[in-house]
Amino acid sequence: MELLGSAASPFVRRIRLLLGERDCVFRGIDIYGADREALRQANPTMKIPVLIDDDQTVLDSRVIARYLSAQMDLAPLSWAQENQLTVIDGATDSAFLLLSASRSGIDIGQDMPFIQRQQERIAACVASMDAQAEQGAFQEWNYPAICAYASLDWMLFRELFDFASFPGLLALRERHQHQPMVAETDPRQPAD
Ligand SMILES: N[C@@H](CCC(=O)N[C@@H](CS)C(=O)NCC(=O)O)C(=O)O
Repeated sequence: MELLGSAASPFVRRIRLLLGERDCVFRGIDIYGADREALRQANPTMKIPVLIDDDQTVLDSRVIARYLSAQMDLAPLSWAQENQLTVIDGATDSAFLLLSASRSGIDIGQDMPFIQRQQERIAACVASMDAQAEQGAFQEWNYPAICAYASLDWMLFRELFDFASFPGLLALRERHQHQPMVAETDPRQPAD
């Protein structure tokens, strides 16, 4: 089994954390450079992560998580947990759009409806995640907690959001920082 991705991506990190110590080769690829054609062939959406398990290729972290959960005999997610993932992805997708815009030379501090809508979505999703964390969600190191941790830590690393007034999420980060593979998958470290 092989996971294509990059060490910096929160969507890839969540799968690496779900895999834990399980046998899977992590292949860091340069999605904006040398490996772009390989990425196109593996996944026409041209996004990471991509899981390759012999003849079966699986696209999108949410689907990869379902695929691995079935192999690992994990309980299916509840509808409430599915909604948690949707909210986490809402924040992460919009934060990633803003980072990509900024790297393309767009001033994301400017007063533009497209940018404001991303910031509005991130704020709403973070507030919802924080409220859920305060109510006891994400205490157990399961897939929703893994996704929340990876996205939160990535937004802090990229300085995309100020979490100072979200104690539930800061506590979540503190609580899970020593879980298996968290240190090894820290996006602040070199890829391999
Ligand atoms: N819904 C996808 C989102 C994956 C995603 O957006 N990955 C980013 C990296 S963090 C990517 O590959 N972006 C491609 C690009 O920037 O062109 C998933 O959950 O796998």
